[in-house]
Amino acid sequence: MSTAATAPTAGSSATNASPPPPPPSSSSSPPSPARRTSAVGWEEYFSTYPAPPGTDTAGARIDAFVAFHARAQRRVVLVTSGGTTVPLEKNTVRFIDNFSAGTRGATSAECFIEAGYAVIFLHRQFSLQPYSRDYTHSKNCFLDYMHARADGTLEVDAKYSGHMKEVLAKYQKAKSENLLIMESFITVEDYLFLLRRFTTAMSVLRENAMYYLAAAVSDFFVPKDKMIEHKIQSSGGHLELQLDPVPKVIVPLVETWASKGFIVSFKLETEPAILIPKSRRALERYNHQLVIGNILSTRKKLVTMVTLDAVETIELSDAELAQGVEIESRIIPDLVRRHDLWIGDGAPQHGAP
Ligand code: PAZ
Repeated sequence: MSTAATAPTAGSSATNASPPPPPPSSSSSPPSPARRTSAVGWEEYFSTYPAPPGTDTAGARIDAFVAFHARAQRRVVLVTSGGTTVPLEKNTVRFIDNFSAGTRGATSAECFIEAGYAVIFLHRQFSLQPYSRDYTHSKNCFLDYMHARADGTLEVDAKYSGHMKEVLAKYQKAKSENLLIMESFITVEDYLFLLRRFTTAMSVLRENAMYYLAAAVSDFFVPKDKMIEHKIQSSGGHLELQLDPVPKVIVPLVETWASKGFIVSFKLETEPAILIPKSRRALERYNHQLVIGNILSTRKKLVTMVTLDAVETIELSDAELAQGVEIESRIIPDLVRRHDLWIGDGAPQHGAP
């Protein structure tokens, strides 16, 4: 199991990051002359732009992970997690980001492992990760968890050791049984290429694969050929940005890359009234198995499981929330049940489980 340390290439495992930008030049450059006037579809996108460095090596690690679990006839889930960035310059100084910390994805990954799945965790670099999530982005510095003994050695402070021991046992089991592999992205382009590579690699698992697309992926970006080379200068006064729509890769994902697997997408909205209609529209349009709808402000308490046949909610009570129950501990068993039923029904490629 690898960690997402600062690293030179997008998607590499122990060293998961986009390449560092080349050194800045002394002056700003105009946008590239090769400008397009319209947005591109996914086919044109993948045939026009090269894969980010590191995509193939990350893909080879996923091939090996998939082969290992295929031999064991274990189910494998791809969990995408965290937010993508949208760089504004090729030598990136500024980028657009979003709110996602990766809580949903990291917590869900743990629950899937608990349910017997192996997990491919495709996450935003430095977002929350399974098992370490309780300790990395918390208000405590890691040193706050330590305690110095009189003999000079260190131990975990007694008030944290119970929980930490439980997490450690789960982490070590996942590690020793090779149940978790982590790969990271930074930009939306890293994400798109890694998603294509990983889902294609997983297609050999057929119905034993689940795709759980919880990452907050930007809907808009600046394609490379419309991107300015160097740092945008403030001397021009106000800044106007024009962003293209990100190609809808859920189309090839459902139709081709992951067509034999169980596909769960998420729909995030801030207006409750449009959540269910938009979730249903996504199902009708893309023809996958399930959309999990959530509202930004209530996403840790309430989610809606939307299929073409039914709309069901999973909701935690205030008391459960106060006790620290995590909604993913309810979502994942529900998904496992749906995955079982879907396989039992002969893994139909269309419609609800
Ligand atoms: O990362 P997080 O736990 O803070 O948030 C999770 C989430 C809201 C990003 C996820 O549940 C989700 O809805 N992802 C898809 C977002 C979208 O509509 O693109």
